[in-house]
Amino acid sequence: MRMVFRWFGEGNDTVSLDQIRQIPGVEGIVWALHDVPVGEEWPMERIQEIRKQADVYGLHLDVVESVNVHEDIKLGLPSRDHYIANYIRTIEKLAEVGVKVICYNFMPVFDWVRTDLHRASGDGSTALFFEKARIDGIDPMELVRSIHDNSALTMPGWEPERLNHLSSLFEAYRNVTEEDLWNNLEYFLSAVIPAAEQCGIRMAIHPDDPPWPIFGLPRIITSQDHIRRFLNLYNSPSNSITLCSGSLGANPDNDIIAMIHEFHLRIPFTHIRNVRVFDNGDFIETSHRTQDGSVDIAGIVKAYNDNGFNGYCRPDHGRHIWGEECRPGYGLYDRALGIMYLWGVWDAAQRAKTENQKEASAV
Ligand code: DNO
Repeated sequence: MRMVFRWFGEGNDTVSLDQIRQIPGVEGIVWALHDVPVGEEWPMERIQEIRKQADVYGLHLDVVESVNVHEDIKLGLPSRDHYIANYIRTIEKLAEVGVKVICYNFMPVFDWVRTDLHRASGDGSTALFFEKARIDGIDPMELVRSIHDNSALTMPGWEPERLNHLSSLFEAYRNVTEEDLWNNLEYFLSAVIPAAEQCGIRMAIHPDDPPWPIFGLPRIITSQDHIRRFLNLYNSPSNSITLCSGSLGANPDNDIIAMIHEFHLRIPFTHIRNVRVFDNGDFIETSHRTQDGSVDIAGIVKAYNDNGFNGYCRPDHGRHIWGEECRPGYGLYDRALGIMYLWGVWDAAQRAKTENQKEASAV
């Protein structure tokens, strides 16, 4: 398992590269050019800039999260070919600086959604929270209005330019079914995966967060069956997944350990985090520790270890603790604690495996 840490870039993150390199076992950053508008080709000079910054601290750039997919591609509009061509050129440039994995998602309009970014957890810390009834009960047009009068829900994964086009986007998606979205995803893969194969890049789709349709928009990367269907759309190591335990774990029907056993060869990158899911479908993000949430993090790490996982792993969102002010979910302290928990479980699993092997060969 190769540990990496998300970094949003100079001036865009409260955590510094100098801090990141001091977290035990962290070898690289998970990065992106967050200010390049979705659909545009990434400029090489900007990519090189990040390369230079990371080099100073001996951190690698192997994992990019995300190169976002333009809505016209998800909608299957004729203009998609232009955006796909740009996407491919970005893949080729990233390969030139040594990138190995590109994480992306195929969620219509919204990336990850929460209703509260600073929910008090009772011990002085705060965390990201999702109130299901609040999202389920929202009429999309009411959402558009509330965003315009500033009483909006909090959309941490949003590119601001999407906000201005919200009503027309909802309109455009009105007749797009789940099957249409599958077809549009397949079209995208059939163009992009051969290019990724050629330059040795593994494209790794991120599951939908939360893993069910919201605001009447389809969402398809939500379960083990759907991930299997996704992988079968294009059978290649370059068509792979970012297995995110927190996103999938918001639905208690998802058996993440079973997914690791089934898909591990197609998981070059994993996000590991815990959530506590309540009976009414709400969830709060907790510390990474197994006992603190509903997801069996120790079992997940062991499943990776059992399968000899050698992909990249990042702790995912953390709580906001010790008074830290940071990007929601992306502080230093709780994610660093998360890493130490993940290493602890990993090392214990590794040791048990080695000892079992020794015993077996001694018999
Ligand atoms: C949230 C992240 C997501 C993720 C994208 C991947 O913190 O896990 O925003 O980066 O969905 O494309």
